[in-house]
Amino acid sequence: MQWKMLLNGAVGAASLVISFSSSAYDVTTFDPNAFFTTGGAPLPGEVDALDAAAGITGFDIERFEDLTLEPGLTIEASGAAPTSVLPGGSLISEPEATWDGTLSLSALMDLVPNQPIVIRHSPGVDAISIGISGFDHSHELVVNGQNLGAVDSFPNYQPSPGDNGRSIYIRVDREAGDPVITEMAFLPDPQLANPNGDFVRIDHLATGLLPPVPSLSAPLLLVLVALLSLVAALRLRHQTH
Ligand SMILES: [Ca+2]
Ligand SMILES: [Ca+2]
Ligand SMILES: [Ca+2]
Repeated sequence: MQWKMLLNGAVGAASLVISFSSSAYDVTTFDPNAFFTTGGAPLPGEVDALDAAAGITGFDIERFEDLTLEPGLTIEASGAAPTSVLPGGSLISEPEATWDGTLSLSALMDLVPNQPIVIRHSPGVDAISIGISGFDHSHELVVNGQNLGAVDSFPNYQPSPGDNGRSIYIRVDREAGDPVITEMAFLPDPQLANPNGDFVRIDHLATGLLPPVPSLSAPLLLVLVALLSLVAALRLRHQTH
C-alpha cells in the first residue's frame, strides 16, 4: 500500500488530506471535523469547502434530499432489490449525520450481517465519493469487486458511536487502465455479532468523469493536417500561375 500525504487548506484551517493506493484504485479520505465545525448541521459554505477540497465541484451529486436518485445510480441495501427510487421514509433528518442539506439516507442503511450496501452506477464513472455517518464497526469498502480495506482503518476516520456522527468522507478514483467504477459496496463487519446490525447513514454521493489525458498523437495529427493543407494550397497556387 502506497501512501501520499498533502496539506490542504479548508474552512480557514489546515486539514490533513491523505490518499493511498490500494489495489488498483486510489482512495482519498477527509476528516469531517475539518469541514463541519459545529458537529451539527452544515453551516453555509462548509459543504462548498468540502467539495473544493475533495475536487468534486461540478460532479453529479446525490444529496438524498428526495427519494429519486441521480441518473445512473441504484442502491441495494438491507436485503432489498436494487432501486433508483428509494422507499418512502428512507430519508431522515439528523443534523449531525448530514453532509449537505437537512436529510441523509438512513432507513435502508442497517448494515446487517450478509446484507451489504451496494451502490451501482451505469455506465460507470472515473471517480466516486461519499460521506458516511454512524459507521461504528469494521465495515469494509469494496470497489468493482476489489476489497480496499476496513473503513475504520482509513486515515481521517472519526469514531462516532451510535447512528449519526459523521465518520469520514471517502473519494475513490480509478487509475489509468482500470475499468470505470460501476460498483461501490460496504460489506458488514464479519465480526459483527449483533443480528440487528449497525445503523449507518450516507449522504453527498458524488460521481464524475475526469478530463481525458491529452495524447501526443492529437497535436501531431493537427500539425500534419495543417502541413498537408499548406502543401495543397501551395500546389494549387503554383498550378494557377
Ligand atoms: Ca443530504
Ligand atoms: Ca435525489
Ligand atoms: Ca451505527
